[in-house]
Amino acid sequence: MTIAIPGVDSEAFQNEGFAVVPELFTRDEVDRFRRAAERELDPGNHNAKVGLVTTTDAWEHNEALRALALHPRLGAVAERLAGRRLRIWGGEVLAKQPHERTPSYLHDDQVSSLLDSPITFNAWIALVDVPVARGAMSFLPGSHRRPGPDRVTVADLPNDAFASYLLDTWPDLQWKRRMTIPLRAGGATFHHDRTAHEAGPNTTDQIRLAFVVTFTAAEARYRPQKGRDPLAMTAGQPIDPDRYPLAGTAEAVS
Ligand SMILES: O=C(O)CCC(=O)C(=O)O
Repeated sequence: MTIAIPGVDSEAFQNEGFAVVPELFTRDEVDRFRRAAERELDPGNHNAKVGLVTTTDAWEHNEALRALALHPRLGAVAERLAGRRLRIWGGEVLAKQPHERTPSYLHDDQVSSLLDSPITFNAWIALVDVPVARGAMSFLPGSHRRPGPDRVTVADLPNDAFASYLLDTWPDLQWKRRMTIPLRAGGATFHHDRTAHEAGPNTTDQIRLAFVVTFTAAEARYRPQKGRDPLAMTAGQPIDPDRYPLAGTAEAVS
């Protein structure tokens, strides 16, 4: 399948651990998804973590956001980057309130992963314009190819170590270049779950809204962590294909 979208270069994605697709959705498309994300953030519908407001399973219960997670164009780009069939593992709104000073600390996504999979990665889709000052994402190119340990998990971390575990464990990462990617609404970045990344504070008057979709290999299996086993599956079981559908399979997207 040939996709004429600039930035879709699977070799660069494998080498750098991230990719940028500046115009994945049109303004009209993104307006609809943004309105759905705003409704999803109504009080009572979300968790406020340090510096970030996140929804819970938004892609499963919000029709418009499910259509975004399963969007054929998004799925085609993700599968092209990965070079394989993928499933949707998650999809959440990530909001940084105006004047939120706390950054999203440098981390990788393997720290919280519950998957045994040859590849897992996030698409981070800007639902509003995200200049650097509004909490744009930064990536450490090539950091997913760092040497072992295989991964650090949440259970391995002492209290309050989340902000520093990556540099504590892999001190060489502090000397790697960081690439900060401002995005117009409708643009997206894709990053491997081992890629070190962070997002800055939001120093503007407007909320920073993004939707993150997690993709994993079609044959992924469940791998609970020590003390973190939230799903009704046993270790090593293939993830449920009904609950976690193949990428790009939304029927109609208006
Ligand atoms: O949106 C943010 O501030 C952080 C997002 C992130 O870490 C991720 O998508 O993996």
